[in-house]
Amino acid sequence: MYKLYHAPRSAALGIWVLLEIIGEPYELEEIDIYSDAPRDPEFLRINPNGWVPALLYPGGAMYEAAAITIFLCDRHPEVKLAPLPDEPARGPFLQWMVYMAGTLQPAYQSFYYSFRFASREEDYPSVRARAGTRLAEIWQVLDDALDPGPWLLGDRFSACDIYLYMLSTWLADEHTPISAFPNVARCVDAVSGMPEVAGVFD
Ligand SMILES: N[C@@H](CCC(=O)N[C@@H](CS)C(=O)NCC(=O)O)C(=O)O
Repeated sequence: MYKLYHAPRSAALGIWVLLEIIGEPYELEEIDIYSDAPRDPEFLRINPNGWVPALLYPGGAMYEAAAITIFLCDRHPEVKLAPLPDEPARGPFLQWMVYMAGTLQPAYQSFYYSFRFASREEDYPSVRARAGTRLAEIWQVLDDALDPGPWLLGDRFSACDIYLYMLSTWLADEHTPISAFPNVARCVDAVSGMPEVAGVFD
């Protein structure tokens, strides 16, 4: 039995989609990440950062969305959401997972949590503005990688595409819209039509 700690619009939603696809029993607990109230100490023991997602699984617990994604794909090879370690596509699979988690997500963090990236309040708008242009630069890299696609791994659908879809939902009105990245837009549109995705991102 899995237990996923999640919040609306968070990086937990991609994991939730994976759990739906895997089809094993799971439990959900929502964490209120949008208030300043102190986090439940029990949750902080699982993730001392206080972030979602975090996952409990038989015999352990972990956090970091990309790590959880890879972990679940490896535990459930029957759903074929990741190339196996001895397959050539494993390299690009890990590359894109780590790129999205290590490059794209931090750009969003700079935008949404600018107060964590500047000491003086008057600098927050500058951090947010640069995060916005940085997001466009990074989405362009992904757009190029999706040519010809249709998926990040070429003709093979994987958990990378679900992760990319999740991150596309974080774009705000002031960002370069997804329509400026036609290959990304096509991939996002295809993923959004999956029933497990539509059920979670309602
Ligand atoms: N590197 C972490 C980042 C997780 C993260 O930033 N989660 C956000 C929601 S998407 C959160 O819980 N924010 C609350 C906070 O930072 O206080 C991951 O990928 O899991």
